[in-house]
Amino acid sequence: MKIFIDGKLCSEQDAKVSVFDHGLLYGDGIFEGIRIYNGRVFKLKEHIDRLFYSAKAILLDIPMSHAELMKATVDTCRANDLRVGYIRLIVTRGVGTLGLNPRSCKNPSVIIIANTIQVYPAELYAHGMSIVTVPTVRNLHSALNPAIKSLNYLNNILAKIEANNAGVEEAVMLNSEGFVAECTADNLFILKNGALLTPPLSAGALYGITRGTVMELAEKAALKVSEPNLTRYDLFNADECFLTGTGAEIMPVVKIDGRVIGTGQPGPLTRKLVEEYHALTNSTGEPIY
Ligand code: PXG
Repeated sequence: MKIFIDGKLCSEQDAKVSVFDHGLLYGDGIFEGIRIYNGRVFKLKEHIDRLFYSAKAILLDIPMSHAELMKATVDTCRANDLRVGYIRLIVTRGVGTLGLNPRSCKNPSVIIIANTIQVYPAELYAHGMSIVTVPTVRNLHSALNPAIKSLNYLNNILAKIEANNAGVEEAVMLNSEGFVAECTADNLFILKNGALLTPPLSAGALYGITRGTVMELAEKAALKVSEPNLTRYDLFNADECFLTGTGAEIMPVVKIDGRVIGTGQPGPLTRKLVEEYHALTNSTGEPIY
């Protein structure tokens, strides 16, 4: 495997970061998770846009331009001869002293890993997922804004552990007011009386690229889409529910906290969106070859 690290493609063995990198020492950095489908990088521009927004929010100067990052990402996929897969694009604050002051880090590091992907079992897509609400509250946007895709994912990891301990794969995370924020690596949608609803970013959701794509698909199908605050009660009484994310794509949800959602099977709108999403992932994106 060839890995892009600080301007060069190198072997897996040579792709190393320092123990003094503040990405490791403090989680000081940002990342993107991107998919490759059918020889193309899906929504690459949108991912790199979001990377720059995250960088701006944490005062991190990415040492490459938007165009250079697009090219380096595509080049890394080509060097690994990938037609389907997963890209992890990381920018760390770089090497500094032991002490959290980012001014000691002179050179942010850019790392691009392009590899195969591990996806959820097909069974879950066919029959839907059970999820639970967990005690860990989503980060306050006034403390660490969940819109920043930072290298500090402990908030989500704790929620994931709590979901796993409860015997399920995903967690519904609420914000400090008790409104639904999102899941650990996915946004959440419900369908109620023919309208699609998803929490607003202000509730503590990431500006998900899959979320945006699904909202566009829904609007094209003349479906009403809105972003109100949602409570667990709204989830329990939904007609359909699904999660969206680069990794999970569109995952139907059929049970939440022991309550059966809708008919207990993936709903018709969810299935339709899944089909349209797959059509889009297979036909659009930045060509690698
Ligand atoms: N919320 C959170 C907290 C996320 O981390 C999403 C929502 C969905 O956003 P996108 O833009 O993907 O639709 C995410 C995405 C990984 C990985 O390897 C994580 C994500 C995406 C891809 C890979 O952990 N998180």
